[in-house]
Amino acid sequence: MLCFHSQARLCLVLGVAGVLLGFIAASPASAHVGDAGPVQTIVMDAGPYELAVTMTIPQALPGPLLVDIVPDGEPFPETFEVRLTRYGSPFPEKPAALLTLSSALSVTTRLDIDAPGDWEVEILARGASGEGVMRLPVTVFQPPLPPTTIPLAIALGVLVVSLLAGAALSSGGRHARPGFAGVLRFLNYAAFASAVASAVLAWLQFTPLQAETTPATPVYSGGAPHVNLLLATDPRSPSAGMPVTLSLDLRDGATGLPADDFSPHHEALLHLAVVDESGGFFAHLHPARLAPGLYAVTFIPDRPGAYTVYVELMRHGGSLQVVTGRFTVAGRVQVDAAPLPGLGVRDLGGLRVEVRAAPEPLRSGQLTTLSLVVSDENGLVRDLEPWLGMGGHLMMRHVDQALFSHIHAAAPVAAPGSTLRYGPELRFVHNFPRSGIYQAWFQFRRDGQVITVPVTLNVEDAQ
Ligand SMILES: [Cu+2]
Repeated sequence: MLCFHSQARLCLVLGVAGVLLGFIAASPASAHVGDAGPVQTIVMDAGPYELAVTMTIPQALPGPLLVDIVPDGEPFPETFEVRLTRYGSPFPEKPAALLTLSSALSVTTRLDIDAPGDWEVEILARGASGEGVMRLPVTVFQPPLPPTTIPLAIALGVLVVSLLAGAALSSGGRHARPGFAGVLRFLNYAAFASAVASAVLAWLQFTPLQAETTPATPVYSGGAPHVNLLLATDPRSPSAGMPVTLSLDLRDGATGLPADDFSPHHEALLHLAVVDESGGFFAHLHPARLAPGLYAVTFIPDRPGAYTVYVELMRHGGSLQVVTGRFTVAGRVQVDAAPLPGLGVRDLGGLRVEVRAAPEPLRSGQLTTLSLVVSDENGLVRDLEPWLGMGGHLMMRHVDQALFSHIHAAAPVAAPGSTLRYGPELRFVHNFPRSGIYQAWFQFRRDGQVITVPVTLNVEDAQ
């Protein structure tokens, strides 16, 4: 027979109440900007500054959203203003945080999130090169309560009530009376049964919870619709050698509304390649998100002609898609417009890069390995840094612009901040779908600098 001393009973009541309160307070929250999980790093250009922003979503609400900002290359900004607002609402005038970039080249702030749902974080960067802004969407959601929640709350409630009632009865000394002995016994049984039920339900409650907090993604029947790109330039007639701002207005292909459900992939919401018709101008950029579905980036085209933009994006629950746009640049050539070199050795800013292909000659329909071998004056280089999580990137297109490819080096993927290093050889595997001339740009990073290796590839017909 169960019988508690009244003080022990009181301790138990307080303990159970504590567990109950703790359980209620610890309702978990999860992140859902794309499929990136509760910690996500996004590389984006805020005006002249390329920033890697790592956001850590609070696991319980209210809680702090940690925002860590690291410049991803020069120029470095000096100060940051960080603001937070509910998705679609104007940003407050007063920043939530004013930060100054230290010699550690990293700043961190905590923004208070008090409710689940969609939020936007604005980062305004200022420095000697001017100012730039980016606005990042963040989703914090509270998952639906597990089905055991209500039975657990009832079992804990019965446990507390029966223990409290038993404590009250026994402390009054009335249990000596004949009628109360039976009541007390009943309360003890009720307390015992609800304690066992609570333990089992609590185990069920917390065991599967970890596995089930994977973020849900919007459900589209047949996959997310495609995205349309409305491209605009400012000025409307750009000139070679002068800055131009590209605005990318991305719209859902079904509704026509702004498409704003992009999953970060390779550490960015969008990857933009801008190439002129000769292939002599190539830029791999990460435009700033300014408003839902609206991105912008500024750069200087160095030669006149027809330019193509390739925007790489991934909608929630979808696969990568590339949308293209075109614009024209007037004016005169600002640089030596020599054709891109072919396979072989070249010198690039103190580095010797050999571009190899196997098997040679290149043929369509044949699995081909393209590789870079990087060395400097001290010999082979083994300290290439991850860029966008990869050892190397290769963007490539057929000259008639029918084909665009983005290939990653066959090497381990690096998490943000990884100390993983690559080299001296970066290998890329591809099967050329058709013969002809391809313009290719290999990219890797060393000492914080991204190095681009332009190459012309002549692919012969399949044998
Ligand atoms: Cu990119």
